[in-house]
Amino acid sequence: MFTRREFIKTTALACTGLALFKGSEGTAWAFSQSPLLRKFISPLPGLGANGVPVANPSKIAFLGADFYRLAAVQYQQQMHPDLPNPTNLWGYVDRTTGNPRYLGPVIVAERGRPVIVQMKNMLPAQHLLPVDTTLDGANGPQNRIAVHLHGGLTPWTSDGGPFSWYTPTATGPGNGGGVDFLNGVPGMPGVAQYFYPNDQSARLVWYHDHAMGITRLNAYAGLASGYLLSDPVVDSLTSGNAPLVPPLAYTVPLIIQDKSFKAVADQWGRPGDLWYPYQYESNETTGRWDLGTPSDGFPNLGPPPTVSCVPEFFADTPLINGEAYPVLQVEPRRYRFLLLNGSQARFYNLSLFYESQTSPKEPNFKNDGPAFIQIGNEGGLLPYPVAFAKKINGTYVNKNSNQLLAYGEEDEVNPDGPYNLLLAPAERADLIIDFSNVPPGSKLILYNDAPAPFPGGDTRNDYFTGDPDQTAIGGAPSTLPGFGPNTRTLMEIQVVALKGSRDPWDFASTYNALSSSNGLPLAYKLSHPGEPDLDPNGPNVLHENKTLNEDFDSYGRLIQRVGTGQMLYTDSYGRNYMDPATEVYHNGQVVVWDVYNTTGDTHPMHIHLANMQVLGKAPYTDVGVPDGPFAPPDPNYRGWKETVRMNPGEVTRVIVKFTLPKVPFAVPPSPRTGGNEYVWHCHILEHEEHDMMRPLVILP
Ligand SMILES: [Cu+2]
Repeated sequence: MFTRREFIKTTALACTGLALFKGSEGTAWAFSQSPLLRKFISPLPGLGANGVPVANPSKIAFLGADFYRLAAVQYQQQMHPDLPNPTNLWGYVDRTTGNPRYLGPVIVAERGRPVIVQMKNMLPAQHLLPVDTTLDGANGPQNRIAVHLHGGLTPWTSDGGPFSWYTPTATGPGNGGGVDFLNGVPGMPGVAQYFYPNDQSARLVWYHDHAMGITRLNAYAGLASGYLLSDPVVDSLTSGNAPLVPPLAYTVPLIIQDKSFKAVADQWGRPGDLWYPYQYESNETTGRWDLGTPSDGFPNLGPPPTVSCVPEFFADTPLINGEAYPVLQVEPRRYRFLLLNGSQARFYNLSLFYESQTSPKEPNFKNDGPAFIQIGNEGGLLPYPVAFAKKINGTYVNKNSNQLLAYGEEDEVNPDGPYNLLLAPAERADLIIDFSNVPPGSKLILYNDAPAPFPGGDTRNDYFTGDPDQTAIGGAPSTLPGFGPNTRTLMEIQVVALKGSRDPWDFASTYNALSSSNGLPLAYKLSHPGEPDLDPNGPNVLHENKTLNEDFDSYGRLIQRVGTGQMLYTDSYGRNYMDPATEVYHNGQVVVWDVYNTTGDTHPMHIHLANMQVLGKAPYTDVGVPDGPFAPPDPNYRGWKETVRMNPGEVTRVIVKFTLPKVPFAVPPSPRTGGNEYVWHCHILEHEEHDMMRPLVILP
C-alpha cells in the first residue's frame, strides 16, 4: 500500500539543497508584513475589461454548449497604487482577448446550457511561491494545474481533482499528467477539456486550481476565477418594472481574499510580489504553531524542512475583487451583492457601520449601517430570507446581534455565535442591502471581526488601526490610521445621489415579500425541480460517522485529517488522503453523515459532486455519541450547502444524495479507484493540502 509515510521517505532528501536558507535557532521568524498601503483610494473593480473581464464564448459551439478557449499564464498586475511594483501572478486568461486580469475571466453561464472549457497550461516551470516538496505529490513539476469548477455538478473527468493535474507538455496519464488526467485533447499537449453540464440552479460558483500538493499555492498565486450561473427563476425575480430582487445593473460580486505583499525582495520575488510563509514557526521560539512528536504512527524524520508547509495562512491585506481596500459608490437604493470568501484560511464576520466623523476611514461602532438580507448561498436560493443585524418590531430578526465579537488576549469566541454574517473559506452569500435611507454623502465601512484562526484566534493575525505592537512575538508593528495592514476595514461604501428613478422597494417590503409563501419559499421550490429536501428517515438511507482530526506529522508539524469512526492508525481517527477510499457509494445513494470535529478549529467541509443539507449539530464527549438532541442549523444553513462550517466539540449532521450528472458521452472510470472519483475536504487550503481530504468514489 502506498502511504504518506513511504512517500515522504523517498522525497525527504530533495530538500537538502535549500539548507543555505535555514535560519539559525532562536532568531526571530521572518513572518512578513505588507508595505504601508493607503486605504480607500481605488474603486472596486467591477465586471469589465479593466476590472474583472468576462470570458467570450467561441462562435464554434458543439454539443449545444458555449465553448471557451482559456489558458493559465503568468502575468503582472498593479494590485494597489502604493505597491512598489506590479505583482507577478498566475491566473486564467481568455485566449480570444489575451487580457489576463485578476479573478478573470468570469464565465457567465445559464442553466441547461453546458459550457466547455479548453484550458491550455502555459505556465513557466518555476512556481511564484516556495514549494514544500515533502507534501504528497508536491515533488513533481511546479507548473502542474487541475481546474476544478467549485460548486459545479460535473462528471468526474471534468472535476479537476488532485490527480487530474497536467503540465504544459502533458499528453496523458504518466506523460506529463496525473494518473486521473483523462481529459486531455488529442494532438494538443498541455490542454485539458472540461465539460460543465450546468444542470443546476442559479448561483455564484468559481473555478480554481486543485492540483495535488500545490493547490494552496496555485490558488494563492491567482488561479481562481468567478463563474456566474443564471436560471429562469432568479431571472424572473430580477426583471420587470419593479423587481423584488435588484436587477443586474445593481448587482455587485464581492470576492474577498487576503494576501500579503513582499516589502523586501527575496529569492522568490521583488517588493510588491506575493508573500507566502515557508517556515514552520514552532511555538518553542515565539512561533505560531505547535511542534510535536510524530503521532499516529508517522516515522520521525527530524525537524521541519526549510521550505515547509504551514498549518494555515492568514495574510494581512484583504482584497475585494483583487483590489486592496477598495471604494464602492452606491446610490440610495437596494443592491444585490454576491459574496464569496476566496481566502486561504481566514473567516469573515461581516457588518456595515457608518464611518466615524472623528476617525476617518474607521467605523463608528455606535452607528449601524444598513442590514443584510441573505437570499442565497453556495447551493442557490435559500428557502426563506434571513436578515442580519436589523431590528424589526424592536428585536433583531435572528439570534445574531450587531454586537462586536469579544476580541483580546484570549480571542476565542463561541463558534455558534453571536455573529453577524459569518463566511468561512469557500462559503458564499447572496445578499440584498437597502441603502435608500442612507443620506447621500455618507460613508460606510464593510467591517470584519472574525478571529483567525476561527474560533481560537491569534492576535498576530488580527490587523487593525492602533493594534498593539507585536514585533516581539513575531507579529506586526501597530497599524497606522488610514493605512494597512488592516484585516478589519475591508471596503468603504460611499453613498452618492440617486441617478435613476427611486427604488420602489425598501428593506421591510423586500423582507416581507420574500418571506411570503410566493416569495422565496416558492422560488426555492421552483429552482430545485426533482430535488426535494432529503429525508433522513427515508428508505435505504445510510448512516455513518466521520471525524475531523489533528495530529503531528513526520516532521512534528500539525496535520489535519479526515477519518471515519473507525481507527486505522494508533492515536486518532485520522486517515491520509492516499489511504484507500472509505466513502464509496452507488449512484443515487442517500447518506447521513455525523461529522465529529475532534480538533480546536472550525473546518469548512466542502463536498464535490453533490450539495448537502444540514440537519443539525450537537455537542459530544465521545466520538459516536452525541450529547443530547441536535440543535437546528443556523437560519442561513437551510436549503442546500456545499461548504459547511463544522465547529470544534460538535457533531454536525448532514444528509447528501450522490447523483452522477447526466452527460452526452461515456465517462470512463478512474484508473486510481475504479469509480467516479471525487473528493471531500476542508476548504482551509492549508488543511486540505496537509492532509484534510478524502476520496469520494461513486460507482454506477
Ligand atoms: Cu480545516
